[in-house]
Amino acid sequence: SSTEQTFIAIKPDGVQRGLVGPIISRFEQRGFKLVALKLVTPGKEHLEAHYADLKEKPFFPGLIQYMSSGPIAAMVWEGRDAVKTGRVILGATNPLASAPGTIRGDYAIDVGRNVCHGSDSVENAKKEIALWFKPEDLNSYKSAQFDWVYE
Ligand code: YYY
Ligand code: MG
Repeated sequence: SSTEQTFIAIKPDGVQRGLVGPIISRFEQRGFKLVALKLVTPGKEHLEAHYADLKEKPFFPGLIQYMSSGPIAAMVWEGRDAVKTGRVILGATNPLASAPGTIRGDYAIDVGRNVCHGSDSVENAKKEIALWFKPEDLNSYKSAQFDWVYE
């Protein structure tokens, strides 16, 4: 449906490198609707919960260190197939394997500095949105583009 939501975050490197605007633009220009947006510096517990599935990985401590090193632009984007399409817009986890035209393929080199996060399933998107946002932070409105983006 056109109301599927995904959690997209611009990681501390993306914020520091001035990529908030360009990344938001890619989702806006594609036709997705911005539903929630905030700049936050979460504590380590929050990030450990966000990446709970990865806690046994060797890169986990470094990942939490990096993610807690500065502000993150946390967002919810809505639209048809927003979760899967959001991942396509981001590119592969390892930026060197990401196609040009994707965010990671255009802006990143190392996997541990890959600029952005996107939910990998509808179920995880729901969990992540609930972790990062209060229900009242999610805005309900009709985008002016809607009738020109969807047939
Ligand atoms: O969902 P995605 O971000 O594309 O990848 P995940 O497998 O969920 O890993 C989360 C995060 O961990 C990834 O964006 C970078 C980091 N990471 C890493 O530093 N080294 C790896 N070998 C794999 C992932
Ligand atoms: Mg992931």
